[in-house]
Amino acid sequence: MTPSENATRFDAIIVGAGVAGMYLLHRLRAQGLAVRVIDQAGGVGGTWYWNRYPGARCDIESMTYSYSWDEELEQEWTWSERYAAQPEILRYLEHVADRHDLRRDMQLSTRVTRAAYDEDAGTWEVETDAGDRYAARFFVMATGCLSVPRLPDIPGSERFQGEAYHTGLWPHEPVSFAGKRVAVIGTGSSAIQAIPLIADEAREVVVFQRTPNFSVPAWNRPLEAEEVSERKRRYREYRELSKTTSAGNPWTSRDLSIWDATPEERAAEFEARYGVGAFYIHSAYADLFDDAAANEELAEFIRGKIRERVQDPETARLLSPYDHPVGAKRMCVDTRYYETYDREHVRLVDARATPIEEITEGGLRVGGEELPFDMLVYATGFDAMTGALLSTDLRGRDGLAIQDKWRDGARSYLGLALAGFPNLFLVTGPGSPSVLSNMMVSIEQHVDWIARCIAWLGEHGLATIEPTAEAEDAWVDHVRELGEASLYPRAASWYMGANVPGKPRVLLPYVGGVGRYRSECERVAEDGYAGFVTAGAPAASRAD
Ligand code: NA7
Repeated sequence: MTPSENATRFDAIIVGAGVAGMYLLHRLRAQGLAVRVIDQAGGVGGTWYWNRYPGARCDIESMTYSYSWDEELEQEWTWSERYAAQPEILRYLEHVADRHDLRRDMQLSTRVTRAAYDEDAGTWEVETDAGDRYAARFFVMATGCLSVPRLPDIPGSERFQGEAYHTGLWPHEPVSFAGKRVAVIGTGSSAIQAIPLIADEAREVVVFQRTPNFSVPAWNRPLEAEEVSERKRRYREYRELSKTTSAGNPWTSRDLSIWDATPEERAAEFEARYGVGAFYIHSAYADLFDDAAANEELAEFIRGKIRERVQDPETARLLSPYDHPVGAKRMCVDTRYYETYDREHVRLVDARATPIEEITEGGLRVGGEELPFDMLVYATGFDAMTGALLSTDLRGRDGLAIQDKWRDGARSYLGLALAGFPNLFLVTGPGSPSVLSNMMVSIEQHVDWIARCIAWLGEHGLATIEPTAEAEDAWVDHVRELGEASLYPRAASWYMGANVPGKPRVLLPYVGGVGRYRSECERVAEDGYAGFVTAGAPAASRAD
C-alpha cells in the first residue's frame, strides 16, 4: 500500500470496542492523543455484544469482573447477581461508554480489512470495508481472544431449512424455543450455560457431545446489600490482590501440597470449595496443576459430583471427562447443567461414537438415521486467540504478513508486540496470560502498559518501538518451556489451537500466572523497555 495523501490521520487506531478498546481509548485520549476505535459490531461491548445466547453469563464474579480504573463508577454501580448475565454486563459497558463519552471517537459497524506499516512515513495505513483510509502512528489490535466463531466442519449446513444459530453470533431479537425440537452441537461453556434454559422451553433437546468437560456449580444468586457494601468499602484491597495472584482473582492458592493432606482432609477441602463455587476449587492445593496425580484427585472428585447430579448412570458416564486433566481446558461453571439431562425431553448423544454425518434440510443425519429438528444451535466455539489477527491483512516491515510470521504458531514478545511490526500493540495477545485469567485484570494491565509505553516514547522524543527478534525468540521459548512443564498440553483444547484443523499445535497463553507476568512486564518497562528497539523523532501525525 502506498501512503495516501487522502488518508485521515490519527495518533492511534484501535481495533475493537470491547472491554479493552474502550479503556484504551479513555487512556490514550487522556494523554492527548487523537484516537479512533473501529469495530465491526454495531455497538460497544465486544464479547458481550455478540454472545447473547440464553444463559450467557460471566464465570468470574461480577464485583471482580468490572473496571477498576473509575473509582466513582465502582461505588455508583451495583451489580445485581454474584455472576452477572450478559444483558447486565452489556448495560454496564454501554453505561461506561456514555459516562466517558467514548462513542464520539468510535466508528462502529465497520471492519478493518487491512493494516500495513509504511516505513517511509512511519505510520500504519489502515483500510476498512467502508472504504476508509486512515494513517496512524500507533495501531492496536484489541480484538479479543474469542471473537471469531467457528462453525463445525459438517457438510450440508446451507441446506437446513429450520432456524440455525451460533452462540457467539446470537440474534438481537428474542429467539423462541417453545414447542421446538432443538439440536445443540457442542458441550463447552456456551452450551453448558445455554442447555438448561433451552430445555426449559423446548419440546425436545438433543445434545451432541464430542468431548465432555468438567463443570462445577456457580451457585449464582442475587447479591446481598451487605456484601456489596463490604466489597465497595474494600475495593482497592481486592483489586490490588487480584493483580498479584495466579488467575487474577482476589484469592491466593493455598501453599500446601495435596499429598500433605489425608484423604479425609482432601475430601473435606474439595467439598467446602465446591460449595463456594466456580474456580475456587482450583486453589485448594498448590500442586493441582503441576502434578498429574494430584490433578486426578480433583478430577475424580468432580466426576463423583457428576454421578450424584445425573440419575441415569449411562448418561453420567458419558458426561464424565477422562481424556484431559481438570483445568487443561477451561473448567465450565454451570447452573442446573447436569440435572437437565434427567428431564424426559433432553437426550445426550455421543458424537464421537456416532458422529453427525451431515446436516440435511430437516435436521441431522447421525449413525445412518435422520433426526428431525426445527432448530440447530452451534455451540462450537471460536478460532481462539489468533483468529481475529489472522483474518486481517496485517503487514509489518517490508510487507511481512502476520500469516507468514505466524505460519508455525503465534510468536510475540510478552503477548504485547511483534518483531517487525513497529508501533503495533496487541491487548491480551498470545504469549500473555489472557484466557487463563480474569480477563478484566489482564486487559487493564495491558492497556496501562501500552499507554505508559506511548507516553514514554513521547517524553523521550521517540517515534517507534518494536521488539528485537532475540527478545521475541527468548519470550517464545520461555512461554513454551513453562507450558511444556504444565498439564495444558495434555488436552486437545483451543488453548493449544487443537479445535481448528491445520492450526499449529502451540500452547497460546502464558501459564506462569498473572502476578509473575505483571512483574516481568514492569521490569521490562523500568529497564527502559528492555528487549525493544526505539527510533527517531515522531512525524506530526495529529488529526486536525
Ligand atoms: P468451546 O469451549 O470451544 O466449545 C466448543 C464445543 O463444540 C466443544 O464441546 C467441541 O467439542 C464442540 N464441537 C466443535 N465442533 C464440533 C463438531 N463438529 N461436532 C461436535 N461437537 C463439536 O467454545 P464455547 O463457546 O463453549 O466456550 C468458549 C469460551 O467462552 C469458554 O472457555 C469461556 O471462556 C467463554 P470438542 O471439545 O472439540 O471435542
